[in-house]
Amino acid sequence: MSRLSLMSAGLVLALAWAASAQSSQITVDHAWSRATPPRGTTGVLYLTLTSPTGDKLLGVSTPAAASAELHRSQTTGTVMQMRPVEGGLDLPPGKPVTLGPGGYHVMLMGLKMPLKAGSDVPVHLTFQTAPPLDVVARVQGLGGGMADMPGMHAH
Ligand SMILES: [Cu+2]
Repeated sequence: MSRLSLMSAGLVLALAWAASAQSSQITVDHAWSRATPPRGTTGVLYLTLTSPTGDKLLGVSTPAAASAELHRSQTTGTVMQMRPVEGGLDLPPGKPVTLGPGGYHVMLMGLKMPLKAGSDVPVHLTFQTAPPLDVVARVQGLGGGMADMPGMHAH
């Protein structure tokens, strides 16, 4: 791990600690992304969210992409499709909600540059009740299945 990423991890911890004084604070675990091909303009973000009191994830943004959309992958028979999640993502009280391959995910549209393995993507999250959160998603290498790749979009 580079010195810079250690520092940013420390910053995130400090922010999380400062915010934990508020009881509605959301916990974010295991925020990650996938490397994109050299000309890729679409990426994906995964993370696990836990709200102690119940909340809703309303928005995601990142300086790395023109826009970020909440999607859900669903398999009908043998066909997997992705659809936008309308009206935000429900976070039931105390129950971790995992965005991961084959299910909910954040689609990054219009990447400003390809995502490289080992780099960090800053992510800004907004909620219905809890204060906004800034986290960092670590980019993992390509591979590990083709779930949630852009070609599978329904739109
Ligand atoms: Cu998607």
